[in-house]
Amino acid sequence: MSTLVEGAKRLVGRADDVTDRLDGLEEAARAARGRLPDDLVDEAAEVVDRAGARLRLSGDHTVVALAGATGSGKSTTFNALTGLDVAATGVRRPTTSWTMACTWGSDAAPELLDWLGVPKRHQVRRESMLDLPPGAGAGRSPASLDGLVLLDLPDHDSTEVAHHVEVDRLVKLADLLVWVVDPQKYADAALHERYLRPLRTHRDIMLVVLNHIDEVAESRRPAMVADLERLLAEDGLEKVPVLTASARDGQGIPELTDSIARQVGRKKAVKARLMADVGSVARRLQDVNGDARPGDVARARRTQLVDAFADAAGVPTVVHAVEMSTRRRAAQAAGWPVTSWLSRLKPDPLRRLHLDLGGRRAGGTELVAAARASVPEPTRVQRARVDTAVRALSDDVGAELAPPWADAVRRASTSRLPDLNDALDRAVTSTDLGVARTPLWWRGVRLVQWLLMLVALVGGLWLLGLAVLGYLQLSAPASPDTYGLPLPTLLLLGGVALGVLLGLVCKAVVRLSARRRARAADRRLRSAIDEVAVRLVVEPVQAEVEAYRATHAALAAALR
Ligand SMILES: Nc1nc2c(ncn2[C@@H]2O[C@H](COP(=O)(O)OP(=O)(O)OP(=O)(O)O)[C@@H](O)[C@H]2O)c(=O)[nH]1
Ligand SMILES: [Mg+2]
Repeated sequence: MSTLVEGAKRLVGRADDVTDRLDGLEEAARAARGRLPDDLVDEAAEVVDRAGARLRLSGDHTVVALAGATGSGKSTTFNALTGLDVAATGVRRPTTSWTMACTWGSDAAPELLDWLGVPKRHQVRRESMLDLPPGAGAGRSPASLDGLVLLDLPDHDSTEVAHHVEVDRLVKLADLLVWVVDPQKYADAALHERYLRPLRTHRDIMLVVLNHIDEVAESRRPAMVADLERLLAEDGLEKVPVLTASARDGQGIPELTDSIARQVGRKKAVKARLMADVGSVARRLQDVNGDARPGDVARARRTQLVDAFADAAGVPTVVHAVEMSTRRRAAQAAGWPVTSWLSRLKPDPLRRLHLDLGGRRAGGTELVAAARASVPEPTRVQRARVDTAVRALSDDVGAELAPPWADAVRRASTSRLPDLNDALDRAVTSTDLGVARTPLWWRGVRLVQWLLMLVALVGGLWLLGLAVLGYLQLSAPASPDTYGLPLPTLLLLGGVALGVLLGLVCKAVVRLSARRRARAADRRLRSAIDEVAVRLVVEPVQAEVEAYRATHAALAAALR
């Protein structure tokens, strides 16, 4: 909860629904900032500020503003209600340029008047009702206007810009609005379009006075009141009370005083005004916010994204290189020694990509830079696949959301993509591809291969010795026969044949294990890329979904 509303709660001394609803609106404005239209979000924040300020000020005072067109008789009504002759009235228009304030009761509410921006020289004070003009307070307790702060506003329709700026400002701050209209101008578009219609959410804190009624023939009065009520109904203000008055001769003033006194006595106008403000802006926010219940990012969309990223990062190339590199290293380690050296002539496919074999960690930027230069840059097709996958993910999440949120999701989904290439490079280069490990059986096979070589060598040398002896016509000792073959021949042929055979068998086994290693590398690379996908796309999108949910819940609280 904000310190502002918290402060208001402490000062007002009650944790009621006003502060709960204000909390809701404040949270909604915070969560919707940058997502829903700025002017609405600003307005919500302004309402929260204003309400917090009003709640911190006197709750025992009710600010009632007399508003209306020039010449409608606001100042005359003000004078009639106060029983004083302080507000300038005149035939020359506009007459009132500064707001006048009159406070009833022992507490002059200086802070409230300060907040309303009414300077001391424009303030007057009524201690009690006892000195009201005859008729004005008739039939009621003399203290019934205690706590009233009555404002006489300038007109809203003259050419003086400063006047309607002042009216607009105070119309937002007053707890109760009394619109003083006259028979000539009660239908003016300026009044209805600019003020009354936008305030249709505030009908509980409004009153309309049809003044100058003495100038209308008595027989025409009911029809005129009905016409005014019809116009108000068109504005959405059907239940607003309409009084008739003649401020100049005091007609209708007791009824108006009564009406105001009732509101002041109930002390509900402050809260009603704030609730109307909160309700109005919260409802408009809710209209643009929508009522969707979006799900989280779907598993399938995330997988699709990881596939596209993996493709763009050259994972298939790297995985293939892992398989080839494993085969090459196995051939070197466990192949037939006579031919295994040949595989050394071909470069290691992984080293050609400047990738770590897994023993070292790619910590240095050098290695990353080298890798970036070597793993091929994504092609146009791969880029397009990434864009399609990102778009599919954000469309999926945004499908049910109202347009501003769908846009926010789309923006969030691409907001971190400029980092994609670097992030993918880092993910690939820092993944342990698991190629460096030399399995024990490779060493065993190697030992056996060398033993077989040794056997073949012994047989070969033996035969060579026999051949030399034969060449020199010397009698050679008879070679022992084994399985029908002379032993040296058996040793030579057997050593070579078994070596070649073992080499072939190993090659088949190595193919399988190379494929397994490639699959393992693929898994590890994809999990590193999954992290990239989460960080760059899923999390930003999810943050928007959370912001939407927070806004939705907060608006529900503001409108409860
Ligand atoms: N006949 C008649 N004249 C009125 C009535 N109320 C006010 N007047 C006169 O109308 C003129 C204008 O009245 P104001 O009270 O100055 O009007 P206002 O609404 O304050 O005007 P601005 O300050 O210019 O906005 C004055 O000459 C008043 O005497 C009324 O009920 N009947
Ligand atoms: Mg005036």
